[in-house]
Amino acid sequence: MTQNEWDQLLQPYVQAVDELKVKLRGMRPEFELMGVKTPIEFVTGRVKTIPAIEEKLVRRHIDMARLEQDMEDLAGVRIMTQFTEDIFKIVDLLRQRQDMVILEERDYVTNAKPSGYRSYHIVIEYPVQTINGEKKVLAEIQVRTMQMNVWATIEHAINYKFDGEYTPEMTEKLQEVAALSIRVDDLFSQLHNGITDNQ
Ligand code: 0O2
Ligand code: 0O2
Repeated sequence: MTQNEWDQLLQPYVQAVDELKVKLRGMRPEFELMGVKTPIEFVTGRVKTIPAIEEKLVRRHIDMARLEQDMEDLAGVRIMTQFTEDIFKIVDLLRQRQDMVILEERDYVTNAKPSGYRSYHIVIEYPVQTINGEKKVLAEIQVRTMQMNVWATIEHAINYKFDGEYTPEMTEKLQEVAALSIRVDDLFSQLHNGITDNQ
């Protein structure tokens, strides 16, 4: 594919990520104006880069002809929270929205991956208005605490450096950090709930 063909294919995903970031970030002032603590700390998003798409096509044995159906995270948006319980509040809010259809939910918060990875994944179908009419695209929303984000971001960088080839010692250390990160999230939740209860 030429660069222009890629750009044309990915443009609806660029639009989707831009729109979703604005919409999800817009929930923050709504909470603040109501005087309620916002469950959303910050929102990021990206369209997968072409090298990352090509790598995942090979890794997952995805046929290029089925790219848009089978690669659910061409458009990715991430919502970071302070507390684990905020994740489930956000998921409830997303379930009520009229501007997206939830196709799948994967709860790696309750059930962490063997690597130690935690996040709540939601695959949505999102309608983008293009000059050629409406195009429904898939997007992945990842909801996680800031602790979960630290683990995933650093593991991602280490994974890249070592090309996914971990020694048993490295796997063990990553799981150890993941367990510590769960502990940190639990302690913060306890502190938060304690403070709320005493108010
Ligand atoms: P890489 O390859 O990961 O290093 P803004 O100006 O804030 O509206 P901006 O600056 O374009 O938007 O980007 P944003 O949304 O702040 O953050 C983009 C970075 O967040 C990317 O880094 C991604 O790492 C990461 N990211 C955000 N959301 C997702 C997601 O849903 N999935 C994945 N895989 N990554 C995400 P880089 O440096 O662009 O890319
Ligand atoms: P990138 O570079 O972040 O875009 P799987 O078969 O386990 O890989 P599955 O079951 O299909 O994935 O789950 P899902 O919901 O598609 O999750 C895949 C995405 O979750 C990954 O996208 C990562 O963003 C994130 N993720 C899953 N497991 C891990 C992990 O162990 N460490 C980190 N850091 N992130 C993880 P990509 O495209 O693989 O990667």
